[in-house]
Amino acid sequence: MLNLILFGPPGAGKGTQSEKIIAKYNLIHLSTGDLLRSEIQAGSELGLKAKTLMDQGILVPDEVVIGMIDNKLKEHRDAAGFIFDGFPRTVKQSEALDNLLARYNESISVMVALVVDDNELLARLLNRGKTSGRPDDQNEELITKRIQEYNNKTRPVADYYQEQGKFVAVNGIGDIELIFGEITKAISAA
Ligand code: B4P
Repeated sequence: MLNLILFGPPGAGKGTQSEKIIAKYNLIHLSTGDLLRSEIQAGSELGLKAKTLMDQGILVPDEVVIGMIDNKLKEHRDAAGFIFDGFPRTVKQSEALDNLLARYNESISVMVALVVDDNELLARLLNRGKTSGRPDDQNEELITKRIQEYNNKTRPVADYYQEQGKFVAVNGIGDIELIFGEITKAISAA
């Protein structure tokens, strides 16, 4: 079973590359960002609470996203593997993911981190904001806040997997197909 974490700051290309990875490897795509936006669209209580935080560029509580992932793993017991996109975003989420996978005698195969500098992230997200309708892509201040959240709370997640020998960094700037090629190499070596 292939269990891949696609890691990187907001706008690094996780969503973009996830689509290509799913098509090639037949994995179940678990994007906590997408799951939260579905809850918002459905108008659920969870969605309403998450929206307040997401619109400020702040991470939603660990328990909320861990619970969502737990439900999805139960739902897809017979999957060939999973791609975790935008999760885990804190060390607490990483530990919880390890415990959830252990229930099925599974573990993370590899974490692939997309490396992109802050100026490029800002330019990409402002550009996406012109058409995405996403409130969190609308202005520089909010995007900078998301990048700060990443630096403060999410970066340590890379160390967590590096210590387990499961971390691979890939340059996330340049042609989307070439980046995908580098990701497939990292997956083959896992
Ligand atoms: P996400 O939905 O995960 O948002 P994201 O990080 O901005 O998206 P992504 O990184 O996938 O975008 P992509 O690079 O593909 O999270 C949103 C919010 O939800 C968070 O701020 C947080 O509040 C909450 N949340 C989600 N998960 C959470 C968790 N686990 N814990 C707590 N809170 C959580 O795309 C960016 C743009 O770049 C696109 O326009 C794309 O076309 C472009 N692009 C991609 N690759 C490119 C390339 N090579 N060259 C040029 N442009 C490229």
